[in-house]
Amino acid sequence: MERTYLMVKPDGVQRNLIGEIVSRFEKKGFQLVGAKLMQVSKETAELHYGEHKERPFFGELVDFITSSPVFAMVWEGENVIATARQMMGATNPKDSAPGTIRGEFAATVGKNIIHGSDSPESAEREIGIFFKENELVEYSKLIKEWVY
Ligand code: DAT
Ligand code: MG
Repeated sequence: MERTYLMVKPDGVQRNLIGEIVSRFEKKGFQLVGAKLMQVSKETAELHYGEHKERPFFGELVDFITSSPVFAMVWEGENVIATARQMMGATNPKDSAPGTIRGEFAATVGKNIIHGSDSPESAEREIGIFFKENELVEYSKLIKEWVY
């Protein structure tokens, strides 16, 4: 089973979208294995978004993600990394399909509600940045038989 790191960004938390977003992934059949509301430090933000260090929007991105709490999550399921990216929608909400999280709730790329890992490598890296091993829970759910 694959795992991914998903995060409701400060705009999503402020706009009361935690429940809506968690609900979408639950209903899809994915399993939550870790979650917490947290304030991201500048150091953690710079590490998490390290791949964008040279981009002109890097400073704004770090300021934004540290501006207010985020809801950090780890989700598990078959193909959860790619499927969650599809459920999130395109990075820029002007291109996000209707029905996706960004397509439904976001209006600008700077405030696009949710983060999701884009590959198995980034999922492993990002889970390691935000969660300790003992914060992730392994458990079985009978519903799996009806999803897979
Ligand atoms: P994604 O979040 O879809 O993985 P990304 O990794 O390319 O997208 O960029 C990370 C975040 O940086 C993105 O969610 C919003 C912000 N961002 C990306 N491109 C931007 C741009 N051209 N101007 C401002 N912010 C941008
Ligand atoms: Mg990205």
